[in-house]
Amino acid sequence: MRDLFSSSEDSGGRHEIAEDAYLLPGYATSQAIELCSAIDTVLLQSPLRHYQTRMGLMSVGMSCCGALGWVADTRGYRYSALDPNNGQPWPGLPDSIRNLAQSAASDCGFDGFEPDACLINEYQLGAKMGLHQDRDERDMRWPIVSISLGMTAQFQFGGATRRAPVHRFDLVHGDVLVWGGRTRLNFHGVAPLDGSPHPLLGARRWNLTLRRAG
Ligand code: MD3
Ligand code: FE
Repeated sequence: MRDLFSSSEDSGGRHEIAEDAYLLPGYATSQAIELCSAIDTVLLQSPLRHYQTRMGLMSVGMSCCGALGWVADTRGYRYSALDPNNGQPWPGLPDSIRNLAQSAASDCGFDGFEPDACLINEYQLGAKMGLHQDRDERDMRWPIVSISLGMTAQFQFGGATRRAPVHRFDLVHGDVLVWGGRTRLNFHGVAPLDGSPHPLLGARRWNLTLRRAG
């Protein structure tokens, strides 16, 4: 039994883990191979990179697809239509990724979600993401849909302020999360990746986050 804090499961296998935040366990599992090959194709055009920020070098490797991509440098964070590494538009958002995100959003009450940005995060052993908010998107009424593939990671889910208590739970291969409404601006992060390799992806984890950024 998975240890999920104060969550209730409904008939569709959907856990409301917080207000307007839903975990769909294994929602992407049957499409994992197709999603991974879509990621591989994107990365041929816009390879992973580790951004240098004011906080230091990010341990998570990142790329993007879609009309807008999230970029970071020592001046800050923003969305950009061009990949700063090659000055070209980001690769298109693959249909397999878009369709999965739209149906997950719709299953959680967010009809009409049209993502224009998909961040691709690659965690190797030890990679982590500190507590942060996602607040660079224009319209916070749209949710963020997140797809986890590969090794299990411990997700840290905080509150509206950095000081609020943090709940921890595992994100496993195939899990999809939909964050909207009241928890859209909550602090969250990922603990350093450890554990055993995944049969499909080896010693790493992918996380895709689909957003309406512009
Ligand atoms: C809660 N990624 O890319 S996904 C990120 O696993 C990010 O790579 C993590 O946080 C990862 O910004 C977590 C789950 C997630 C994504 C967006 C959220 C949780 C969220 C936005 C608001 C609240
Ligand atoms: Fe985030």
